[in-house]
Formats: sequence, C-alpha cells, structure tokens
Amino acid sequence: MKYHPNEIEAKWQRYWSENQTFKTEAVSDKPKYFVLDMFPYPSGAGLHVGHPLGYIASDIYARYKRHTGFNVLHPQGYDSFGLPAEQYAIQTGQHPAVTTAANIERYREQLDRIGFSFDWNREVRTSEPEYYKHTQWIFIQLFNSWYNLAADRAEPISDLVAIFATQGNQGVQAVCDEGIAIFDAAQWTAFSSEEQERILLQYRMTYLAETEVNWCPALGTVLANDEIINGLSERGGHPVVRKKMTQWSMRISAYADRLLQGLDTIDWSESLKESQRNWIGKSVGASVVFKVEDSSEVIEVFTTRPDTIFGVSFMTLAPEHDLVAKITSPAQESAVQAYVEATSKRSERERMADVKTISGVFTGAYAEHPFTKEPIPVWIGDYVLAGYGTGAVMAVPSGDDRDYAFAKHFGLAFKNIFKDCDISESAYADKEHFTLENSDFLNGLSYNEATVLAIEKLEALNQGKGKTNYRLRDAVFSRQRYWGEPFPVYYVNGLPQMIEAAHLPILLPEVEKYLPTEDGLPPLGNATVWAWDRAENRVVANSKIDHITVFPLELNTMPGWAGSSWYWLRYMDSDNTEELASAKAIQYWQNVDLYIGGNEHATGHLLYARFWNKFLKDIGVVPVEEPFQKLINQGMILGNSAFVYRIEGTNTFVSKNAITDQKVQPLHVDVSLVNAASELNLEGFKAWRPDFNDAIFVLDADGKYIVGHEVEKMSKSKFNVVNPDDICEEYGADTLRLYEMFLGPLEQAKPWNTAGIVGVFGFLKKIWRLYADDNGVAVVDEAPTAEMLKSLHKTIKKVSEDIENFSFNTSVSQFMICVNELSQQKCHHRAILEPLAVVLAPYAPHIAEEFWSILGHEGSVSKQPFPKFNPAYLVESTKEYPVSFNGKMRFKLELPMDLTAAQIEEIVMKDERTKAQLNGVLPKKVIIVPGKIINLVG
Ligand code: ANZ
Repeated sequence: MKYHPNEIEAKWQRYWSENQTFKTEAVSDKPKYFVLDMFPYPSGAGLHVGHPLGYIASDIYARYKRHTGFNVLHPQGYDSFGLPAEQYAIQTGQHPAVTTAANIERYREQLDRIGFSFDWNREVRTSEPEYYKHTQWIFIQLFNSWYNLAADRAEPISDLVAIFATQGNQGVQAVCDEGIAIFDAAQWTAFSSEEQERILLQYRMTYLAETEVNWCPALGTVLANDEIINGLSERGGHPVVRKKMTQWSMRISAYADRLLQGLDTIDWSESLKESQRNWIGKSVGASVVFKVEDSSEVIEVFTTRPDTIFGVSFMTLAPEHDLVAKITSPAQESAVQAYVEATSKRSERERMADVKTISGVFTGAYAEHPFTKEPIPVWIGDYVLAGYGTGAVMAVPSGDDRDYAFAKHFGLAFKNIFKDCDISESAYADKEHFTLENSDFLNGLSYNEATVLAIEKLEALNQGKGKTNYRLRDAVFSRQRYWGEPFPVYYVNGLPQMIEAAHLPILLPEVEKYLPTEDGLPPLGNATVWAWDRAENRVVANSKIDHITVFPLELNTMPGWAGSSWYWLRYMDSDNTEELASAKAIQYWQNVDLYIGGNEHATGHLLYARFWNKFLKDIGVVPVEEPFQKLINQGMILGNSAFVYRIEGTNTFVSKNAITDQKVQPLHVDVSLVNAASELNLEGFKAWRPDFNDAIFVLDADGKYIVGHEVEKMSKSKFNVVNPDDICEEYGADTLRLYEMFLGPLEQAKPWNTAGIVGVFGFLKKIWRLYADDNGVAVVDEAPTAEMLKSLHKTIKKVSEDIENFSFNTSVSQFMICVNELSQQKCHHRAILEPLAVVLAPYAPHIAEEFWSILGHEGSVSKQPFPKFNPAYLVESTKEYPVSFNGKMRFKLELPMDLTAAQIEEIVMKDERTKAQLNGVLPKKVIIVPGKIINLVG
C-alpha cells in the first residue's frame, strides 16, 4: 500500500459530503464555538495560495474544537456584490449575477479540494434576495431609529416624535446634525408633515443629506475613505475628487464612544485596536465662537487647546467652508475663488499627508477676539479639513506647528504665550508642560488649570463650551452602482419613504446598460420597471409614476460593506425565511468566538460590523455588544516574482548571470515557467505571449537561462501567483495544508517558496509507512514501549498547546520529530498510531481518515475525542549519571531511576571504568544521591 494523496483525498471529501460529517447541530447540549473566516469576494481570478492560509488555520482550530467536545459552527459564504463583477458587466454586457455564479462555482471547487470542514448547508451569498432582504430590513430599522445620548443607545424614532410633540427638542440629547433650530411642542405640531420629516432626517440613524463625498469619475461612483489609497481608488487606481452630493449616510459617529470602549473587552491584537482608536480619533477640547467684524456671521472652531486662546493671531477656514463666500471682501474675491478651485482637486488624504506645501489666501475679513476684542485676520488654507471639527481653526502659531509654518510663510505677526519657551520650529513638543504668559487671566496657569478656566470664561460670554470631537465621520452609504443592494426607499415630494418590511425583498431591477444614464443618473436610472405602487405594494413600470400612488424608487444602491456588516448572524440560522436569524439561534450562538482574516479590513469592515452589531443590540436583535470576541490577522503570503531581462529596444533576453554592461529592462515572467533551480522554460516562455514568440536568449556559461527573483505581494499582475489546485494535484491537499502552516507564524508575512514543500510531502510519506507498507497494513497489537509512549505524549501535549496558542507552524515541526522518533523505534503499535491519527487529523484530515480506516475503524476520525495527555509517560525512566572522582566527571552511566543508593554503588563499583580510575585503591567515601549524583572521593 502506497500513499496516493489524490485517491484518498477525493474519497474522503466524497465521504464527508455524503455523510454531512461537518453539519452543525442546531440544538446541542455541547458548548458552542463559532469559528469564522472573513468570507471571500468571488473574483474571476480564483484563489491563490495566499487566500487559504487563514482558512487552513481556522479549519484546524474548528476541527480541534470538535474533537474536544464543542458544537462548532464553521461556515463559509460569499461577499458577492461588488465592483469587479460590475466592471466586467460594463465591458462585456454579461450580467453580474452570471459572472458571480460562475466565480462562486470555481471558488467552491477550489475550497473543496483543500478539505475544509465547512458546514455548506449554511452558505450565504450577500447578492441573493433571501439574504439582502434582511440587509434591507436592517436599513429600515436604522431609518426608524435615533440615538438617545441620555440612554446611550439607539431608540425608536416614534419615541422621539412623542417627545417633540410634548416638549419640543430643547432638552433632547441626541446624536444629530449640527445646528438644528430649537422648537417647542406647539411649533412641532404646527409644522407640516414635510417639515417634520425634514427635521427627523437630521436625527435618524441613517439619513439623507448633502455631504462632501469622494467622487471617482472613472468608476462613476462615490467611494468611502477606506476605499481610497493615496488619493486613488483602491479598485483600478483612478483619481478621486471631492464633490457635494445628496447621499444616504450612516450615523456611525453616534457609536464612537462605544466603539472605543468595546475595544477594551475584546481579544484583538494591540496594533489592530490602535488603528481603530486612531480612526475613531477622540479629542477632548472646546468649541469656541468668534464674531466676524462688520457682519452678523460667527466662526465656530473646535480646539483641543482652549488654554491658548490669547495666542490666537489669525483664523483659518477650510476652503470649502460655507462662510468663505459670505465673508470674503470684494478685493480678495478673485484670489479666494482661484484658490478654492485649485484645492477642490486635491483629496482629503493628500491634504492631510502633505505637510510641505503651505498654501492659503486672506479673505479680507476679520474676526473679533472673544476677550481682547482685537481684530483677527481670517484666512483660508487647505491644511484645514472641511470635514473635521467645524472646518475652521483658531490659529496659534506659538502652540501649533502647522499654524506656525503658516504664519511664517505669510509673514503673519504672532506672540509667544509660553513662559521660558523659545519659539523656534523645533519647540512645539509638549507645550502642556509650560505655564502661560501674555495671557491675561490665564497668566501663570498650567495647561489643565488654564483649560478649565478658559472654558468657564467662554461659557460666561456664551462664546464657547467644552466639547469632545471624533475624527470618525458618518459613513456615506450610497453608491452609484448597479451590482449592490437596492434601497427599500421611494420618494414622495423629494422626501424618502420606507417600504414596509412585509414587502421585502425589493429585487434589483433588470437594466440594459450597467453604466450611468446620459443625464448622469446611477445605473438604476436605466431601469424601466422601477417605481413603487403604494396601493399595490409592488414595483411597477416607471410610466405609471403619478406621484399620487406610484412614486419613483431610489436609484442608488448600498455599498459593499452593507452585506458584510451582519453576515455572521445569518450563518446562525441561514434558512430562516422570516427573520435574519431566529432569536433562539442568536441566543445560542451569541457571537463569533474566533474570527480570522486580513488586516486590510482594520478600519472598514471591522468598524462597520461592530457598529451594526451594537445597533442590533440596541434594538434587541442580538444579546452581545461585540460581534468578534477574538480576532487574528493572518500575515500575507508573498509571491516570489521571477524576472527576465530584455535588452532595451530588442527582443533579446539575457540570463541573469550573463548580464554584463547591456542596458536591460527587467520584466515579470510567469512563475509557472520557472523551475526550482530558477531556470526558465525557454519554449514555454516563447509560447507564453505572442510578442515573445521570436525571443532570442543569451544564455549563461552552463547554457541555461536563469531568472532573477524578488519577493512581492502575490498578485495576478505580477505573474507570481501560485494556484493551490496545482499543489493539490502534485502533492495533495494535506501537504498544502501542512506546508502553509509550516511556512511560519500565522500572523507574519512570509514568502511562498515551493522548495520546502517536498520535505513536507516526504513527512507524510514517512508517517504513512508507520501504518502501512508494501504488504498492506503494518499495524501490530503489541504493547508499546515507554519510548513510544513518550514520543506520542510529547506530541499530544505540544500540539494541543500549540493549537490553543494559534502556533500552528510549531505543531508541524513536532509531528516531524515524532514521526522520526517512531520510525527509529520501529513503531507500528496500535496503541500509539490510533491516538496519533486523531492528533494529526485537524492538520492533515484526509490521511488521518485513511489511517483511521486502516486501523479497522468505521466512521470519521473527526468524531473521535482528542487524546488526553498523560504526564506520567514523560517522566524519565532512566537517568544518565555523571560519575565523578574527587569531583571530576570521568564517565557517564545510564541506570534505572528506581535504584536505591546501595544498588547504584554496587553497579558503579563493578564497572570496569571505575576500576581503571581507582587503580586498586578503595575510595574513602562514596557519595550517592539517587537521581542526581555519583561521586567517589579518594
Ligand atoms: C488651537 C490650538 C492651539 C490647537 C495649539 C492645537 C494646538 P486633534 O487632536 O486632531 O483633534 N484643528 C481643528 N479642526 C481642524 C481641521 N478641520 N483641520 C485641521 N486642523 C484642525 O486636533 C485638534 C486641533 O487641530 C485643534 O486645536 C485645531 O488646532 C486643529 F497650541 O486649536 B488647535
């Protein structure tokens, strides 16, 4: 019997699927454990070896948890709405649903090939109506809620309406839009229902508002901050500009504090928590109001340093600030306009990152200092961000280095307000440690004292108050795309109305073209059957729109993060046709115990998902505040790119070690055309691309073409992608699984290097020979030796500790050590091999199943309890004593541990080497401590 991975793997995969081996028990007496992978977006490129890394780790953990008595939920699904399928649809006319289904099929084949223990009965696809029906339902709940700060939770909007009707909005503590006018109960009741609607929109958890958005003209859509990298769209790398548009937004800012506090209760890496903390960006300070001279306008600023109020020497507004147009003097108008125009082309990220260029213009207006009443020039400058704080700053050059740089650049006068502090560019650290001067009633005070007093005095003037500000912005929730969830929203007189939950799902309509319409409407503007009949409660033809019973439907769709912000809940009860999941299922599964995925989701998905979970808790759908108790980011697997060197302007390629002084241009070459010795397959290369058909090669002295290598991100565009299917084909999935784990610690980035894979394959062939040889089954029923038991129990101990600590690479080494020892011990003993098969099963499940059946068992090894470690087997049974003469060690003697001092002495004295040392003279004293010392003193 030989090890044929392909045969046994296909056999066991069939067995698992036919027997529903990994079907999760819906009701169980066992404790629950929920192991989740970040579900994939099914792209056309399929999986490469980097993708399964996290899946293998979570699969090992899930299998281990089953062996140790847990009811494990380990599902998989697809984040199947999104841009790539739609871009493809635009190019080819192929419906995104068709491409998506084909991609999913390919993903499924690839995943199945690796032997994951997913419960596929619970698969979810975010683009399926049965799924997005619930995404739409959650949206409606958000619309129907407001955030009550007094209760610190979201509450029904109907409660707010009741408060308005009895007491107006004066005492209401809500997270809402800025600057809502105060009204009393009588005024509220007197408002028209439209006026009431407009007011409520300013309080709802999801709301329609004109916001400054990141607009990507090439993609024809708005993008979230986390979808933009260095001012370019993450997908496609297209320029992004800022633009004002009416958009749906999510009031995630309401949860800023709870999102911060929750971090202290979850088991995530410190670096991930830190990036969320920074993203949320809590700043404690004050808002201060400055009057504009000769005008009825005021400028409100947010400052973290109200103590520096006497150092204010100018003010800076963001170029987009509403006041700019209102306060600019005629003389400055053209300069201001030109500047505003120029800055609108720069993205917010660019402006934040760019510390070098200082630019700005004077508006010609002056503000009045709240205490000294002195005039303060008002400038605009793009270092001030429109969306942060109030989009305006009180500039204190002696306290803030950006203000200082600005003042220097434009030659603006300022005074120093810090005692014994030298104003120079390097002196801006730790101003909190100085006391104040030139600061009127704040003179001599420290930072803390001055902050409190300044706020008090500002409050007395009614020109300021303490304020906490968050960098976290409300999240824009509309996309001008086709392939996303439609909103359950129609419009009456321009105001949004929710469709009742009973009529969900609102299906994505068919369109002829996936592009925006000619008048710039989103792709759903191409739909001809896209209107809501309020009497019939169904979607009808646009031609029926009469604004009496038939109204236009929303044309935007939801963003990519909508479906992924609650999907873990759906796995708990994926067949439920009524609710997103039953209360009973949610009560049992609670939340995800272990979540594994990439760290690119640190400030996107992982914040949005936490936000929705908190909201769902507030409305009583889920019992826990945090969705993901423990989270591990797997490190990226890097590709080993290969390069050929083309002599510039020719089709001649020089071997890496034959390059002399030619001017060569390195070009990526597909790694599948390169062998382990870095030699290029010349014929394959010529056939690879038409322009290389007539390639000429300059070989090295050995007649070979050697490629260069560089470690880079694994990506199709770098031709360094390794397909897991190929590895499975050649060595089997068990080798792939072990090898991916063996590459290094889970959380580290590591290069893919196929060279080591043969060693792992060799290990599996070696362990196979313990169970079977050329004559068939090799297992014997004899009692094992102490050494064998020791090798086994060392392994049980190490592997279970490793799994608990997510140290999977070290387990693989331990398996190798164990199998080397057992091979040397000629171990074919059932009492060793049975438990060993179970210990190996989480890592190499197919071969372990085969062993289990070789051992004569029916059923799956995955149902076996994990072997218990017994420390007794690790206790040494013999001791290698150093034998000393007058304190000097002369030789070593291995003796059983249970001998008495007298027995030891007898053996030592008879030893030839002792006789040779003593040379006929009897020792004066023999010191023997069993288990420790043998010393003969002459
Ligand atoms: C006066 C002052 C004096 C400030 C001083 C700092 C130091 P964080 O911690 O990031 O919240 N600021 C406020 N809004 C801004 C905006 N929209 N764009 C750019 N800068 C803005 O920083 C808050 C501080 O950043 C605020 O406190 C304000 O400058 C500036 F010695 O006000 B400070």
